[in-house]
Amino acid sequence: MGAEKLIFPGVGAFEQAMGVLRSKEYTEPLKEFIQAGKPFLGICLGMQLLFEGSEENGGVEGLGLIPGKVTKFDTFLGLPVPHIGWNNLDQRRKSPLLSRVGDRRVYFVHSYRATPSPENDDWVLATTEYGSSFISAVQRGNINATQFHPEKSGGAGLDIIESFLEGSVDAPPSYANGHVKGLAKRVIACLDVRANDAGDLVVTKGDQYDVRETDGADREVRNLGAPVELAGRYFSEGADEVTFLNITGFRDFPLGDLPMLEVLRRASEGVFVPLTVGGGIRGFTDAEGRRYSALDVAAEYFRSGADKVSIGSEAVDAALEYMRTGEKTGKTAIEQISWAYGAQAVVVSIDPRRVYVTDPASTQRPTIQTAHPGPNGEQYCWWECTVKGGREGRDIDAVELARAVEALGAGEILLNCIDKDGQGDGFDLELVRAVSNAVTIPVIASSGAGSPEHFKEVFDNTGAAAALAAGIFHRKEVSIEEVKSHMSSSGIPTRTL
Ligand code: 1PR
Repeated sequence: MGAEKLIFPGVGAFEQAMGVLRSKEYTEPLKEFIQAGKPFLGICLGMQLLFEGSEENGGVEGLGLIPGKVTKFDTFLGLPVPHIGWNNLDQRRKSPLLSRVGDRRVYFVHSYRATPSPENDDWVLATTEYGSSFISAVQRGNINATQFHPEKSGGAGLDIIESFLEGSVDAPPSYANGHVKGLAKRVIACLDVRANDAGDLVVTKGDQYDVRETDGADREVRNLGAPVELAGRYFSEGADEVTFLNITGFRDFPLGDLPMLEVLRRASEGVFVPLTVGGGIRGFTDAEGRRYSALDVAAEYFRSGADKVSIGSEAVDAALEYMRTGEKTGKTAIEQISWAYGAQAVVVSIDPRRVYVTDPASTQRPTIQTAHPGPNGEQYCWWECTVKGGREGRDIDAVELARAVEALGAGEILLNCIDKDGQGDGFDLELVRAVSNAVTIPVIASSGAGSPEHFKEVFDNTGAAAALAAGIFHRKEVSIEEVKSHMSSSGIPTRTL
């Protein structure tokens, strides 16, 4: 191997990764490279594979360089798993790799972790708290590895990669990040993308999912900017993640949708925080009769720069089937992508609409007593899940859907709300509370943000791990910085740049 330095980024599930390494006969060259004393940086799964093994996928042997086994986070602690988002590093000793990070947070996304023990003590460079302490970075000799993703950790991550490549140690700058420590509540900017009537891919924004202008005879698709430029702006303004939703993906063939893939490729060149892409993640048969699975579609999105894919309509069908039979087929998009790329790469996007009832016995769906009665004074409601961007309803409630997709292997829920979309009067707190109480995976609250106070409100009153907004950021009514400084001064753990 002629390389002088090696970065070994790992994405996906342990068994898959070890399988690929073995089948391509990479295991021995990898060990030889490391044993030759050349600089090596493992990332995420690329760190976990260095341990003796993992309990993921029922127990799989690793490369065995570091003593210890990788185990799943304990869900009984009440913390959402996967551990997704920006958290602190407790540096155990000095090393070039982390010398420039200071107290800035870095980005994690994983369900499994290695824990410190007397046997691996001489490897541990940094630990992080999430329920208990886990190993977030290791270093010994030429071997460096991080559980977090430097390539997705904004400026702090770029400094880490530069330290690795240059091998030099700068005097650590001081970052005044003296706010609440721990996993930060994320602020996500969302770009709803579709082709306008002229065929250009634009960022649009709906009003209760209607993305066409209300005035003008031809009711054009609202155009709020170009996707790559807006994503770049949100990265530099401090968004913790950027989400692209291809809102007409349900009717198009995404692998024929080259502009969207190009958007991802270009965005990922300059945006060093996680990118999620949704819309049209399902199986397809093209005009020539060639069959593509949802996994093929997702793989193309990942190759183009996505870190997570978000599944909408297909997840509703899968959840209905799972509720009907109680069986997992292994064939749904959620199961296949989760198996190949890990649960943390699979987001399920829910598009619910509130349905009011006078009497809970009048529906088979689970209801809540609402503080916001319906138009005829109805005291109860449930949330009907929809497909095809809200065009069709299905007989399944958002809480039922969330539980089912968690069981099928989804790693996160993106919880929209059609009634609140674009209204600017705050998130549907009852909905977010009901869903976040029902699952152990992280829930992203979406739809309705109109002010920084709405973010504080959703984090104070629900179990949301993140909050997403679109309209207020696109129209520059509120900046990401204003949202974060309000959260921070309210004692909510927040990532600052
Ligand atoms: O069904 O797998 O093809 O996925 C389609 C995806 O496109 C789903 O994630 C669905 O939510 C999304 N989508 C479909 N139609 C629309 C539409 O608006 N007409 N957008 C749509 C969903 C909702 C949020 C929005 C928030 C925040 N948009 O993403 O960004 O409501 O807005 P706000 O802060 O301005 O209130 P599939």
